[in-house]
Order: sequence, then C-alpha cells, then structure tokens
Amino acid sequence: MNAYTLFARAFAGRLAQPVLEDEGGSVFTYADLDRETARIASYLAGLGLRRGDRVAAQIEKSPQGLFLYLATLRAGLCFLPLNTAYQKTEIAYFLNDAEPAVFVCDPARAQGYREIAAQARVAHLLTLDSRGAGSLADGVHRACAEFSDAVLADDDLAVIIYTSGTTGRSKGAMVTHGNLTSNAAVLKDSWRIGESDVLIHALPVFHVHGLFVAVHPLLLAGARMIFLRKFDPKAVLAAMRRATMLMGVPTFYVRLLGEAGLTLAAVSGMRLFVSGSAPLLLDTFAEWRARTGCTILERYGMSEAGMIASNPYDGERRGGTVGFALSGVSLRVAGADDKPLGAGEPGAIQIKGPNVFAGYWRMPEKTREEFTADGWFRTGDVGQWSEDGYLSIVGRAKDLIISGGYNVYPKEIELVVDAIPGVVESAVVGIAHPDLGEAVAAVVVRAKGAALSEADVIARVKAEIAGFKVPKLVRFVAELPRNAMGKVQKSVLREQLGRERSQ
Ligand code: MCA
Ligand code: AMP
Repeated sequence: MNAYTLFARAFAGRLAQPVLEDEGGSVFTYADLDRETARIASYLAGLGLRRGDRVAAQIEKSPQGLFLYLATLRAGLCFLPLNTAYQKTEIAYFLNDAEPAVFVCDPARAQGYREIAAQARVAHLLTLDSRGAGSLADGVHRACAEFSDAVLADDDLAVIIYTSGTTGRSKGAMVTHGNLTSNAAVLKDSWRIGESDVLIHALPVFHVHGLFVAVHPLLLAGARMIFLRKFDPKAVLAAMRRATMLMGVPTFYVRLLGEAGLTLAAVSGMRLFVSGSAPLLLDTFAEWRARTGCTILERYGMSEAGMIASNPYDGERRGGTVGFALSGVSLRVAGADDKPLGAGEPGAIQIKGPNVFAGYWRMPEKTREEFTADGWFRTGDVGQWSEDGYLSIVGRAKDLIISGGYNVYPKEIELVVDAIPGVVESAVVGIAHPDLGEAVAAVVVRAKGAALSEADVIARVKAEIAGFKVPKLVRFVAELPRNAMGKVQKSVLREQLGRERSQ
C-alpha cells in the first residue's frame, strides 16, 4: 500500500500532537504535516505530473523539504533525493539518467542549473531554501489543503536512491512502497519506538539513514523529532535533555566523545543510541559505554535493502557485530558457489525479503548480476557468523570507501584524477581515519616533468565533484604496484600509506 497512507492511519489519533520541532523552535503537529503534504501533493498533481514521474530534489534540510518527500509518496510520484554536496556535472548525470519532471533546488543554485535542467528536458525547475521559501513554496501556498492519497500496490515505485558503482557510473536503486512499509514496521517494533519517543534527527535527509530509518518508524509510532539542520555535537548534546533517542553514523559518536559535557547525567533521559552506515570501532563502542553507561545498538543496512540486521534491543548488544537479521529478512553468508557457510567462515552476505529493492533504474543487466540464480541479493559485503548467531561484517567484496558514512567509489575519483593534465594514472584507496573511519587517499603517477603538487590535485578534484569525495591525502609514486595479471594491488598501497601515517 501507499507508505504515506500507512503512516497517516497510524498517526490519525494524534493529529494535535507535535511531530517535528526545528532549530528555530517552530513546532509542527501531525495535523500540520498532513495539511502541508496535501498542499504539496495537490500542487504537484496540478502541474500535470502522473504516477511514477520523478521529482528530484537537491535541497537543504528543512521541515518543508521533508514534507515535499512525504507529499511525493502521497501522490504516487517517485522521489529522487540528491546530496547537497553534488556539483553541476554530478547533477547533470542524475537528471539525464532519471529524467525527472520536476527538479527542486536551492534558489542560489537555480541559475547555474537552468541549462543542464533544460538539456535533460526537466519540465519544472523549482526552488526551496533552508527556511522553506522559494518558488515551490509560492505555488504550494495557493494549493488545496486536501488530497486523496494515490492508491498504490506494494511494488509501486516510491524513491530512486543513487548509489555509486564500481565502474564509476552511479546506479539508481528503485525502492518501492512495500520496501518502505515493511522496514518501517520492523524497526518500530525492534527498537520499541513508541509515542513518547523524541528522536534527535541530525542526519542528512538525502540518504536512506536520515530519510527512511530516522523518519518512518517515528511516524508509524506517532513520535516526535528534534530536527537539526546538520550534525553539531554541542547542539546534539543540548538536545539530549529533551530527547530519548539518537541515530547516527559512527563519526557522530566519535565527535560526541570529544565533548567534555558527555556525561552520565547528560544522557539520563536517553533510552537508545543507534549506529550504522559504517563500522563502529570497538574502541568507540567501549568508550561510549564507559562514559555514558549506555550500550550503542549497531545495525546494518544499505540503499538497496533498507535495514537488514540489528543488534537486539533486549539481550546482549555486542560490539563489532551487527546482531541478527531483522524479522522477515532472510540472510545467508555464502561461499563462492552461493551455498550457505557455517559459523566462523567468512563469505558473501546475501539477502532476501520484503525490504529488498526492485532493481537498478534502467539497468536490467546490472540488476541480474546482483542477484543469485536462486533470487538472493548480493550485498557486496563480507560477513561471518559467530557460534551463537551474531553477524559481523568483516570486509567488502566491492571496492568501496565509507568516509563519515558517505560512500565513495574509487573508480569515480580515479577518472577525475586521471583527467588532470600531468597525471599518467592513479589509484584511490581508503585509509584509516580517526574521525571519519576511512578517508579517501590518492596515489598518483605524474608525467615526466609535470610539476603537480598534492594541493594541485586536491584543488582540481574539488572543482569537479562533491567535497566528501575529494582525497584528504595525495602521494606521488614512480609506478603503481601491479600483480601478474596487471591489476593494481590496492592492498599494497593501503599498507604503504598506513605505515607512513603511523611513523
Ligand atoms: C563532510 N566532509 C567530508 C565528509 N563530510 N569529508 C569526508 N567524508 C565526509 N563524510 C568535508 C566537506 O567536504 C568539507 O570539506 C568539510 O568536510 C566540512 O564540511 P561539513 O559539511 O561542515 O562537514 P561536517 O558537518 O563535519 O560533516 C561530517 C558528517 C557528515 C557530520 C560526518 O558527513 C554526515 O552527516 N555524514 C552522515 C552521512 C550519512 O547520513 N550516511 C548514511 C548513508 P572542505 O572543508 O574541504 O570543503 S545511508 C547508508 O549508508 C545505509 C543505508 C545505512 O546503513 O545507513
Ligand atoms: P549505501 O550504499 O550508502 O547504502 O551503504 C551501504 C553500505 O554501508 C553497506 O553495504 C555496508 O558496506 C555499509 N554499512 C552499513 N552499515 C554498516 C555497519 N553497521 N557496519 C559496517 N558497514 C556498514
């Protein structure tokens, strides 16, 4: 069914209660949310949009931005959230690939995007700023405040989330209403989310973590969010006085541990800390427990499957593991022949369930490759069971760097670095980083006589692509280490860079 309809039925008895409080202290009730999403849905329908049409959005975090997303669910449109760090060439790719009918961006960027939006035949270029103002808001203002939700089936498309690929070309993961509703219900129950909960929402809302995990189960429970524009450890710490839950990437917890104010007393009202999107280091897990008396609950997910596994709410939350498969999700750790392995044997994590996406947008071949012959989705992560059934993520089969919870595919960065005049070739690897977990590093072979510095490479990449993808470190070598097959040995580079940093 329509995911919004499910949420609305759940909060129908709580319309006068607050759902969201923003940084300026404005409070929105469930009735406000229902009315504003109806207005936006009416407005979009009035533009002539039809079921399944894409609505792309690269907007700053705001309550109105969240309402825009929920309105697209109501109207049976397909939402396409885009990282605010993306630059013009990155945005042009998404617009051309997804062919949205509407693109909503920050007013300050609209002029710069006009040409690429026209080239991609986007019918409506609208704006929305961090205070909820812009041409979208102007249009919505006059729209009808009542809207009948589109009647949808579980397999109807709700969202396309772009994830980078090993070839450097991003793939759009098609997420259905059924994916959203099944995951929302399971998380609400697994983490015991109830109407008295108050979540500190400090995540970006263009990824699964901030847009789905930190919103849907709360709506289903009739709970409340303190909506912070971005993560700031001091603001999060202050919000803990009025909150019960926090969801974050490991970097949130690392940075909060750097705050002297993080004490037993500061967290006394908090009942749950959830971490995910990247591995939580055992040191962080242990230090958090020592400082706060609370045990972080680590869970595991991905854009293609929402949440997959979680440590238990009751029972032992074990550091270095992601617990058990969530209810309704089947999970196996498989060998090279796709046959399940037993405890202690590392293998490919494969999954099945109502949370698994419908495939990659207009990439049927790629979709087929990512599923086994017997229908299991290959996550690209390497896992291992403990004797008593806890799952640990012990590596990645995919060449992926996760920096502060953002995914970076080395190939994409290598293509940009290789295009810099004076570069012969490059290899991009992830190196351990105390704050971000992993940081992007580039190893570059310069052309003879080229006077290219580390700062030059960084500046050139920064001019082209999102800041979180830019190498934090660049090293020059005479040649890249290769194996007998001619493949660059990234493990050798990682080792060399690791040694250099520990000296
Ligand atoms: C910002 N910068 C980064 C990152 N974020 N560099 C590397 N990695 C990052 N993650 C750079 C900027 O380009 C900028 O560079 C400088 O840091 C300061 O930018 P600012 O925006 O102020 O950064 P910040 O506020 O310190 O952000 C760090 C952050 C943020 C709070 C950790 O990255 C964040 O909110 N991450 C959460 C990501 C997330 O939600 N992932 C979920 C994906 P310069 O100064 O050079 O310009 S969903 C997922 O993975 C699955 C489904 C799952 O399981 O959840
Ligand atoms: P994304 O493509 O942004 O959805 O990122 C999904 C990837 O994040 C997964 O395939 C994992 O590699 C990683 N991930 C998510 N949660 C965890 C976790 N708790 N521990 C380790 N890796 C994780």
